[in-house]
Amino acid sequence: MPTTPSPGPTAVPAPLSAAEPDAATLARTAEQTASALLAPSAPHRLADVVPAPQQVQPDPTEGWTLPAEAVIVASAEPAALAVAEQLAQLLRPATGYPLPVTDATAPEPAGGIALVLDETVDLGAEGYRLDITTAGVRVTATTAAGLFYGAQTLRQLFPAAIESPHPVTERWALPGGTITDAPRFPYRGAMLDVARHFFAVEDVLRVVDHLARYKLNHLHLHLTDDQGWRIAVDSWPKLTTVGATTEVGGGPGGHYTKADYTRIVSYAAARHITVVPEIDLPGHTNSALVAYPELAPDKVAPPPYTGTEVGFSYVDPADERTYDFIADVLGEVAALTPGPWLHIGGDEAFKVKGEVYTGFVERVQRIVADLGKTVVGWHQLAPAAHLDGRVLQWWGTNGADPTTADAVRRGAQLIVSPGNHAYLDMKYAPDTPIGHDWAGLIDVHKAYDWDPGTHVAGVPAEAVLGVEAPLWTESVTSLADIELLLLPRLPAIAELGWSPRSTHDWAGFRDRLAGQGPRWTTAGITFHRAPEVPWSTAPAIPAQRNAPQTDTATP
Ligand code: TNX
Repeated sequence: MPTTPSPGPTAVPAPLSAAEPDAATLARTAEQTASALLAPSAPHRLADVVPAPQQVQPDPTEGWTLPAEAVIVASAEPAALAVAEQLAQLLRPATGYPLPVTDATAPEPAGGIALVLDETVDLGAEGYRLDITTAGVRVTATTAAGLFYGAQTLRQLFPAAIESPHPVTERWALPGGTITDAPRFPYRGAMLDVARHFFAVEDVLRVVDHLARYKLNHLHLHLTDDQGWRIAVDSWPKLTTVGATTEVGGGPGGHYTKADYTRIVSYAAARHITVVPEIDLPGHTNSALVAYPELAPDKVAPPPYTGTEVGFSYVDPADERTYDFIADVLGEVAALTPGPWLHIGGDEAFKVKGEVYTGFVERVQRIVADLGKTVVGWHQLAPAAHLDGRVLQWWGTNGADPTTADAVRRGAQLIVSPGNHAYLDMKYAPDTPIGHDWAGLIDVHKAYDWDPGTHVAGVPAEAVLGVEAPLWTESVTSLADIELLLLPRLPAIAELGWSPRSTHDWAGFRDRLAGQGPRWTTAGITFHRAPEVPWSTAPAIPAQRNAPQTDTATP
């Protein structure tokens, strides 16, 4: 087979002259000379990372600039090579460099980036070490997750222009030194309510990207509520054909097919994020009752609900059919979900009280355990009997609840999501165009200024599994809305989950957070310009170079 096509009489002429490769080479050389003379657009310090690393040792005698011919070399294991390819995909668009990925038994930076899986070093399940020297970059970790987090840190140490989707002229300089890092809590999450308003798979994937940037490792999907049922269940098909067709405000709703859900789960898993599916029970079930009136206490289908009240609906706790339904639904969701968790809601079931409520919860907890999954539920589950591994999610606003503290004494672990600090559907300020204020206003300082380890009275830090930022979507209708409420508060919650308490410092955080602004702008991500953060006013993105024709035509 000829390697060089020989143009015959019918061949289409080459669009550019034969001199084109030389011109391109010349242009590249000129650019490299120019960018070598450029100062980085914003001076970076090794500690300018969100969430704050455990340990930062800058070395001003070291440092490195990514050259066009750099190679990313990883340990010869699929998981390490996958991180190397992800890193290359992050760095290629803005640099325009090829950044080929190779493998080696003992990867060395050698003027490029080395990702080293080393099981003999003591960096923990998610920790990493990042060394930047004149020889290049080395990320060392015990696991692929650690390498992935090291890559996220590295990404933030490049100039903000690294977020550009097009090649830009920039000197891709990194500060020298060593970062040694590992998370404070094993569970660091965010929740997206896809029930009040439905969001397309692509939107959810983009939220996953935001989580990954800040080293969050769980995405809790609130899949069902009064206004809509969002996950296909083969054994109860009307949950989606009937129950999914509404949302708050009367829009068309929607649902995820099993393939859609699996796509979200796999996309998240590739970013070391575990999906936590929530089927909210026994309340918040109007959409299920519309589809299957036999589950309703009066066996009459209620009208579809598109308002924003809570606490009026519930599945009949006295009917055995209800437990068949729950076993079928949770069974199908569990089968689609590789992660260990099944979230069963349990909040605001105002009409299912006392022993009827705890009896119901105890049965559902056993169904979850029989499926081999671990129960997660809102802290209203607390009075029900303990079951091995059970996790409660605190969403109160006063940090004091003896019933929750008692459940923890009986063995429960806690995910902390205080309504007045971590609820990302709260407004920042009275003039925030969307969001609630029932738990108060949450500006960035308020989102940052608490300690998950000591927040709930009577719950010791050892019982705290981690932290989660829920985003309820009664007033959220678009990806831009989601981003406006997420950013910049999500990084604040991420830092509480990841960084050691010793690094906690509002003034420092505020400055580091400001450095994220130009990155979001460059990447085309919406965020709230919170007035308490000293955002830079400099243009976010240097001149675009070599832009394809279609792009230069865009204003
Ligand atoms: C309370 S917090 C709820 C949700 C609402 C949210 C609005 C919790 C477990 N339940 O049903 O969407 O407030 O902020």
